[in-house]
Amino acid sequence: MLFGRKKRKPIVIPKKEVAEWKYSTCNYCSTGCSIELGLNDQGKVVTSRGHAGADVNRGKLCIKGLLEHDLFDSAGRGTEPLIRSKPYEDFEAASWDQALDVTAAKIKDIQNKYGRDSFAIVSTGQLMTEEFYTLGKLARGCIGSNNYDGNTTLCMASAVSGYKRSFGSDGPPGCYDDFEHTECFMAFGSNLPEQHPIIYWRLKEALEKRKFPLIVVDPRVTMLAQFADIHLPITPGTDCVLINSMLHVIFSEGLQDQAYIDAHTNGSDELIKLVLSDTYNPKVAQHVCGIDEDRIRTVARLYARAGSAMSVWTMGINQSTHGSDGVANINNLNLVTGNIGKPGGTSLSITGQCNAMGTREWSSCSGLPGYRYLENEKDREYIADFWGIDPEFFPKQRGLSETDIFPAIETGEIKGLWLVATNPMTSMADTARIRKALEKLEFLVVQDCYEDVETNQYAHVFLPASVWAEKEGCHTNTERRVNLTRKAIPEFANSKSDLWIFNQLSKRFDHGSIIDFPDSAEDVFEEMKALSVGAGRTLDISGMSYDKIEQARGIQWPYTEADALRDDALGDDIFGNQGKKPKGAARLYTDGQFQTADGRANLISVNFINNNEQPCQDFPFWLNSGRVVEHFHTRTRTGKVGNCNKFSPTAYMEMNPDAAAEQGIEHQQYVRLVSRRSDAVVMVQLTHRVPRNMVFIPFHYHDCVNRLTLGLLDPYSRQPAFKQCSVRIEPVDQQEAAVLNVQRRAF
Ligand SMILES: Nc1nc2c(c(=O)[nH]1)N[C@H]1C(S)=C(S)[C@@H](COP(=O)(O)OP(=O)(O)OC[C@H]3O[C@@H](n4cnc5c(=O)[nH]c(N)nc54)[C@H](O)[C@@H]3O)O[C@H]1N2
Ligand SMILES: Nc1nc2c(c(=O)[nH]1)N[C@H]1C(S)=C(S)[C@@H](COP(=O)(O)OP(=O)(O)OC[C@H]3O[C@@H](n4cnc5c(=O)[nH]c(N)nc54)[C@H](O)[C@@H]3O)O[C@H]1N2
Ligand code: SF4
Ligand SMILES: [Mo]
Repeated sequence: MLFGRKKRKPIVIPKKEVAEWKYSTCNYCSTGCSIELGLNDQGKVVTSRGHAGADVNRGKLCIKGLLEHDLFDSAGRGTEPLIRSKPYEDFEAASWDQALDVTAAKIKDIQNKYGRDSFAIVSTGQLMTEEFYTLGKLARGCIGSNNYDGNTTLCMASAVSGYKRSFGSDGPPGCYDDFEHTECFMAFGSNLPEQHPIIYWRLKEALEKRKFPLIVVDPRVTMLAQFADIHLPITPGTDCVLINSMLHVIFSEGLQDQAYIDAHTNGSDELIKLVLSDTYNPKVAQHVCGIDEDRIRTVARLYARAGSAMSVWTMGINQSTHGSDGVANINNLNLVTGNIGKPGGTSLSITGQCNAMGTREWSSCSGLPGYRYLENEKDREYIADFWGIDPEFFPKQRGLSETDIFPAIETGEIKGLWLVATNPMTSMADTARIRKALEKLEFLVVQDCYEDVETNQYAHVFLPASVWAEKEGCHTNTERRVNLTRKAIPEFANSKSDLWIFNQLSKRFDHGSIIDFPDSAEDVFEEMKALSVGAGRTLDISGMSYDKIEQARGIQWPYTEADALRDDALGDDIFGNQGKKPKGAARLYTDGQFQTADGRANLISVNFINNNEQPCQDFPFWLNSGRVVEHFHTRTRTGKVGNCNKFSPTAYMEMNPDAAAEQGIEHQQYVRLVSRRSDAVVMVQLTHRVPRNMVFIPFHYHDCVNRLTLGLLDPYSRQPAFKQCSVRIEPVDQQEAAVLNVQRRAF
């Protein structure tokens, strides 16, 4: 039946002639979806689809992945290297040789004048792993600056630090398959349906097959909280109090897994003493964390009594002055209930960027490649020998993190900076300070696939990078799965892959002729495989190859040569026509052996100190920040994809309607937010998602929330507390605000 359509033409979706499908992995979030890019007979990408045979996404993609192929020729892409002698002057187009010569000469000049560490490098979680490893070689082995870090300090540093403190090593121990086995699921500060939609879809699929309780800890009623059985709207920054109080209930009611604690952990006496103290009695703790005592008891009992229980967390935990402690405490909860390394029982950090794991594993940012440490003499010697240089060239402890590099620019300790695929003008706290720091630099290089990235205003040299499937290489996702992107199309204009740029720059340093810098990503991967082998190493990828990864649509590490031989012997998988399907390790620590000196995990006593900026009379609202599904970070990419940007082209904040009524503020009005740092103008979206004393702003917009944030640092991870500071709300002239809003980069 064609109701009312007799005379109308039905909507026709134009047919897209696909001549070839190319395999790739999504370049946005850490879920790690496999995407096939459809090319027409002229080699142009015309469409894409989720790979149906991929374990991770099983054919699905979220809005960003579906539209990702639109970004290759989007507005603002960098076309040619650019040079100028001073920021704000006009750039001049340059050849690659000119741009790289200037860059190398300036780096050497600064290092000669002020010392090797006076030139800093800040990278990202968004390159290919092979590129990370190569940048590490260049930074640690050739340039030799110890002030080399990544934007992962804004993102995953607390998870890394917490894992190391608890288990002796980084590396998420669980996987998505745990959803199929768990009897209790608890999420801390993680909004899966918007930030990891396909992980959420996997969770939902598991829940449709078998019901288990879903508990969400988040001060906002996020989309995940709306689907939860129990939502704990926690007072910002107090997750450690909630967990200690849950541990109080568990130990005082004898719900712990004593056999597991005795066999596999250290530190239980101290932990028990702390959590049984009055401070963490739910009667007292409820007044600090804002969750009533009965709820705390119910959740603790539910978690501890479940046959298997798992916790996931993301930025609500990591981005806090108690980030590392929060992670260690989630690990405590899982260790004392015997929930590590078993199906459905785990402590799973949901990673952020597509390859935040790859940089942790291989970039040498905070150490040396393959989870090796600068502080360990054997590791220094091993890597120096492998690269063919003197181990004394390496520093003996790690240098500054990104959040300490910027203050070191302010003090004049650092004079030059190279930013690779990160945009601190929009993503770091207190924009005014970041701007001043960038202006103070004697030399700034920006290497980005977009020329209109905000940091470029302060650059002396701009190096245009190619993006995603314009190059080849691997990513590692949240569940340690290494997945591949094949080069599908040529580099845009005169942009070059980051690998090529690092290799060319290495030739301009003395050690560049000693250390081998292979040209192809696959050769780099083979080199990393050789480095990954060793007794007791969990990060072993030696059984993998590009072809095997593509066949399997991603392989989880560890995957050793022996594993590969085993899988080869198995023959075709159950689909017969899909070839052999290698299978890596789904879980870590299944035998209760950890990467510590005595093989036992550490239970870490975590005391709570209330050190956040709090709402007060002058600044009565909590300022919370995060993300929305259609945008990725600072919108250099999704801001240019019309079908993403159209959902939220304007900087806005969520505000509670009752609080707005008190202040006479209406839906879609502009307001000025004021913090102790600065001010920002945003449009109001009224919603009960936030409580009366909180506003929430997606951080995707330039000159917006990070003008206001304080970003106090976690003492272990140096990660900023982006989600906790305070603001007041003032009226603003609506016409003036509308103009301001247009002036802010509006795609
Ligand atoms: N669409 C989209 N997806 C993304 C990204 C993106 O930019 N866009 N970025 C990727 C990256 S790099 C990352 S790191 C992840 C981030 O993924 P998420 O961490 O899930 O996302 P956020 O919105 O930053 O923060 C999650 C929640 O933390 C809550 N929160 C704030 N303070 C607290 C607190 O004190 N305790 C608790 N328990 N919760 C709190 C906030 O209310 C918010 O709802 O997303 C990844 N996926
Ligand atoms: N207030 C507040 N601030 C936050 C957060 C928050 O929740 N609240 N979250 C923090 C978190 S978790 C993160 S991860 C950071 C993210 O912060 P950033 O890393 O600064 O943000 P992006 O926009 O992802 O910047 C990546 C840049 O790399 C470029 N790029 C993409 N692919 C490539 C490539 O292949 N090569 C090169 N050379 N360039 C490429 C992009 O164009 C973009 O300019 O923001 C942090 N800031
Ligand atoms: S869920 Fe993440 S990895 Fe999957 S398509 Fe969306 S952005 Fe890409
Ligand atoms: Mo992140």
